[in-house]
Amino acid sequence: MKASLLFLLAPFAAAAPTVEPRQAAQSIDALIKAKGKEYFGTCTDQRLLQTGRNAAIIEANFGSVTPENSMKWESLNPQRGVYTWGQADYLVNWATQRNKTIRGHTLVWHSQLAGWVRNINNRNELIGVIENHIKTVMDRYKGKIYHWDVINEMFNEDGSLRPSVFSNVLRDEFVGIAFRAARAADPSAKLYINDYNLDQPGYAKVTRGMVDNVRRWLSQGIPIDGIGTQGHLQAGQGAGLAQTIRVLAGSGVKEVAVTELDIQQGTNTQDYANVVRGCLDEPKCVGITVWGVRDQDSWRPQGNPLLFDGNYNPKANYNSIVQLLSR
Ligand code: 9MR
Repeated sequence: MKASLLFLLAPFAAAAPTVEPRQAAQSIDALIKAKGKEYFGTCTDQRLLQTGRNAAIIEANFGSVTPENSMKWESLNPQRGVYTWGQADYLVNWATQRNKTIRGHTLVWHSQLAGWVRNINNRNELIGVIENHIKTVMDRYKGKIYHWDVINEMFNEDGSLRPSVFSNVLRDEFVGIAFRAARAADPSAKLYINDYNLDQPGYAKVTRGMVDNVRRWLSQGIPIDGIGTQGHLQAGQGAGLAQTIRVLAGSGVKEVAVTELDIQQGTNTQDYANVVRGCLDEPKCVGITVWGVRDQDSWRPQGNPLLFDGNYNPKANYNSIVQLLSR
C-alpha cells in the first residue's frame, strides 16, 4: 500500500476495535532475520496465548515459539500408554497458522518427567520407552517442529553426568539412543542438546561437560545438530554468554542457539545487546529465544528479566536489541 494511502487510512485503523496496536515499534524477529539469522523467539503456551496481549505481541515481534511446559514428558504422557495432546496441539496449530517456527521442548529430561518412567530400572524396557516416546511425539508433529531439544540438562556443574533414571540405568548410552531415535522419526528436524549455566566460557560444565562430550559423541556418529545454551542470566553476565556461544560452536556441532534467555535486571543495561551481538558474531548461532513475554509471567519474576513490562509495553531491554540490530 502506498504511504499516502496508509496515511489517509491511519485514523480509521487506529479506531477499529479489531486492530491490535503494535506494542513495539519494530519486530526484533524481522530485524535479526535481516542480519541472516533464523529467528527471534519466545516461549509460551495455550493459557498465555489466550491471556491479554500475549498472542498479539508474539505475532508482531517474534518468529518462533517454544512450548514452555506443554511438551514435557509429564504433560504429554503422564501414564504409560496415555497421551494428552490438547495444549501441545494448540501451540503447534497457533504457530503453524501464523508461519512461526517451533522449537520442541523437550523429549528426554530428568525433571517434569512422568513418574512411571522414573521408576523403570530395566535396561531394555527403558530403551524401548525412550524410543517409543520420541517416535510418538516427533511423528505427531513431523515437519512442523523445526528444532527439537532432544536431551535437556544432563550435566552436573562439574561437567559429569547428572544422576537420573536415564544415566543410572543406561550411563551415557541414552544419548545415542535418544538422538538416533529422533533422527529416524523426523530426518528434517534439527536435534539439540540443551543445558543451563553454560554462560561462562571457562566453566567446567561448558568445557569438560558440553564441549568435550559433544565432540566425542559426534566422533561416534551420534546425530547431534546443535547445542542450546539456555541463558538464565544474572545481571552483568551477557558478555560472558556471548563468548560462550563461540566456545560451544567450537565443539564441532553445526549450529548453536540461545534457547531460554532471561536476564535479572541490574545496573548493566547492555546485557541483552551483548548476548545478541554474541549471536551475530558467531556464524553458527542460528537464533535466540527469550523465556517469556512479560516480566510477571516469567518463572522468576522478581528480577524483571524479560523484554515487556506488566502492561505489555516494550522495555529498555527490547529497545536496546532494536538499536543494536538496526545498525
Ligand atoms: O518456565 C517453566 C516453568 O513454568 C515451569 O514451572 C518450570 C518447571 O521446571 O520449568 C520452566 O522452564 C524451564 C525449562 O523447561 C528448562 N530450563 C529451565 C526453565 C526454567 O526453570
